[in-house]
Amino acid sequence: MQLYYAAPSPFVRKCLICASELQLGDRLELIPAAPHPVNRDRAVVAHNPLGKIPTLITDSGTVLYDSRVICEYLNSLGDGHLIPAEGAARWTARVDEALADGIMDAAILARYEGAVRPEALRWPDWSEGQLDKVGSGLARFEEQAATWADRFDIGTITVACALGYLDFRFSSLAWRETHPSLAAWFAHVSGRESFIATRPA
Ligand SMILES: N[C@@H](CCC(=O)N[C@@H](CS)C(=O)NCC(=O)O)C(=O)O
Repeated sequence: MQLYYAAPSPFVRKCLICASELQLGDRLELIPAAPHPVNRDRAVVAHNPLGKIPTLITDSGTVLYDSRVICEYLNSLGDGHLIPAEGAARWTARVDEALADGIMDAAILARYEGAVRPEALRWPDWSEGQLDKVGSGLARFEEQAATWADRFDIGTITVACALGYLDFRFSSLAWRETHPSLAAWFAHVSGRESFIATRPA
């Protein structure tokens, strides 16, 4: 399988962690990509019209995106333990994944606003709105994190990727200071080999 990837992408990291936890890491060939909302990476666009990563090409040539679809596919190739098959645990995991994906989406849009958009065209209220979404999402997870000790699924993997991205690109948010339960849980989960191996440098 080929995975279009860039190490800083939290969505790519989510897929790499899933692959590692499912013992599928060796089956992924990583193809470096340069995702950009304006100067689009045509090699990625050729497979995924959105030009976004992660984009996966399976061994049979099927193209899969986005990270939710790719992780579900990897889970189906492995032993399936990362996405509960049914019941309340399934919907909890999937909603947490959706919220954490939304935090990453908002943080990436705020990042593009500061790093990509020409300074004269920036609108601070818009960036603040995106970071407010990040804040609302973190507040919801802070209420729940104390109960996550035994949980490890697609939801909590995605939360950890979101927090890792905030550390990487938005360290000035200092989210740990206001989210102690989340900080304690993140310190614990970050010790896993799959997280250490994929941490953005
Ligand atoms: N919903 C997508 C989001 C992927 C995404 O936003 N990836 C970023 C890199 S972290 C990207 O490719 N950006 C290029 C663009 O916005 O055109 C997923 O879950 O995979």
